[in-house]
Amino acid sequence: MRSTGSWYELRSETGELWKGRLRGKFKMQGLKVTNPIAVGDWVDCSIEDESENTVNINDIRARENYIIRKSVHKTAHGHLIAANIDQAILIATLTKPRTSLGFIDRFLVSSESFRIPTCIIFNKTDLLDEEELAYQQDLCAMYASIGYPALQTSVAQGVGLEEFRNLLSGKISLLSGHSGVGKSSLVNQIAPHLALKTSEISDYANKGVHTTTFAEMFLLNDESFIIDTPGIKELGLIDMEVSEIGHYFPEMRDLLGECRYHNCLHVNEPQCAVKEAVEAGKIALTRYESYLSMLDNDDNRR
Ligand SMILES: Nc1nc2c(ncn2[C@@H]2O[C@H](COP(=O)(O)OP(=O)(O)OP(=O)(O)O)[C@@H](O)[C@H]2O)c(=O)[nH]1
Ligand SMILES: [Mg+2]
Ligand SMILES: [Zn+2]
Repeated sequence: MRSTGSWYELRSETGELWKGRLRGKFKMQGLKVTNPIAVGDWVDCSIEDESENTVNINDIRARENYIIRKSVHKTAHGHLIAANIDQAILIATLTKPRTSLGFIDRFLVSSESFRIPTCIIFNKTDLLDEEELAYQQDLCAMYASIGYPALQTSVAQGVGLEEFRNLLSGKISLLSGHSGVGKSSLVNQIAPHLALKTSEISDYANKGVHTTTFAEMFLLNDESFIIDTPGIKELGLIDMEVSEIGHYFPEMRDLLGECRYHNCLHVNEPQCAVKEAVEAGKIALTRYESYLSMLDNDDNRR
């Protein structure tokens, strides 16, 4: 569920809480990591002290998926953020703060590369005028058409909360998004018992200061969990080849065999099926622009 320095907080299949310590060294095949266990991992344990509720962690089960970020401290290493996630949920706001489409698309590419299904929630709809609402509606339709379900919510007006609850039901969901978009506020609406802290300024002040990443899992009800991850707000693309990026845009992936050149990067090449689809309006221009900016590795374009 979470790591508190030397101890791991664990929840057994039957719902009991234990404190565990790792015995021995664990290495992931072909992966150098600073932390051997992540939130969401399943581990095998033996009881150390029943009265103290402590166990020894003996083994880590194979992961269905995981999210890893470059370690801030050890350059050749990765930092495991979470494992065995059913879905990622990106909370975005068009205003206060503004989440750019570039940021959204980067996030989607990243979760595609980790093979994690992703949904987008546009929160704070109460702050939008009619024109902005129509624009947001179009965005939702566009993202849904390429396989990312999108939802519009307002905590202030109680809009979309039932849909949000349904989205989380029975799953392990990783919540992400810029500081101040309303992640904690949304969760509190459907799980008041968690009483997560919310605030106007939040940790805006800490933005960009990568303190220790520590993800935490919360229990919504017996079969639904959310993982809150402060460190994943800035999803970095780890070591991706330029030729790979197009594979993480589902609407481009479908066309890759149709370009004249098999190694087409869809920039200036003739007879490029991707560019033709953009011109024909079958691929959204904003998505193509995000793609180009990722090719350039233009990290400042947000
Ligand atoms: N107008 C409006 N304000 C909202 C809405 N949802 C949340 N807020 C406000 O936005 C501010 C930030 O909300 P939080 O829930 O703390 O945001 P967060 O995403 O958890 O931020 P971090 O914890 O810093 O990552 C608070 O003042 C909330 O009351 C909404 O739908 N409409
Ligand atoms: Mg919060
Ligand atoms: Zn092409």
